[in-house]
Amino acid sequence: WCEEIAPGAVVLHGFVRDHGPELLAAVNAVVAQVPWRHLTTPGGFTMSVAMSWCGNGWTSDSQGYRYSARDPGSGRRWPVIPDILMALADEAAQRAGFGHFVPDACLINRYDPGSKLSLHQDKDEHDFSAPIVSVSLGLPAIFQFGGLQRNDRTQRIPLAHGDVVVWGGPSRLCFHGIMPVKEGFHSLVGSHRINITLRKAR
Ligand code: MD3
Ligand code: FE
Repeated sequence: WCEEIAPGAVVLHGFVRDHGPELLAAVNAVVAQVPWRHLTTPGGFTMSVAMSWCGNGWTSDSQGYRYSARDPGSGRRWPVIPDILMALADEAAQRAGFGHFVPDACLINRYDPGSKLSLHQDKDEHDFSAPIVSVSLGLPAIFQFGGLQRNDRTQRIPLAHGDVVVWGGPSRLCFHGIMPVKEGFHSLVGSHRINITLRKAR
């Protein structure tokens, strides 16, 4: 079912529950070309979350993070976003009331037990009028969702395998994070949580 947890933030519970195998195959195809990596934050910490991407990807340099169409190491374009993810992004955005959505960047996060994502805003995209579609696979997690100020109170939202959340409108710039993922085993994904976010970066 469809639940609006804040203005512009819509949880589509179980939206892709029956599509785990195809989605994982798409993830694995991207990861075969862009192996999991642990980025260093501008503050010098190594992230506990492992990342891969397609479409536009992250480049970090002395200025911080940027989206780029090419791997600065090889000069080659990042892999294209798999069709199944483009289709899912559009269907989820429409279901949530945002109309057609054509993302140009896809970040894939892998959480092992204990991995977390500290409270942050996503503001490196050029167009905040486009929503972000996020897909949760594997182990469950507790999502923290705050306001426009880091110190605003946060709500905790459990996210399970197959849940899709669409973040747009007034929620697009809200602070958010993921609490440390608990130890566990998912029959399809194993001891991981995978999160796919589809975005319009440029
Ligand atoms: C709310 N990922 O990659 S997805 C991220 O589960 C990120 O891996 C988390 O935050 C994860 O940046 C959360 C849900 C999400 C993504 C983007 C948002 C929620 C958001 C942007 C604005 C508001
Ligand atoms: Fe984020």
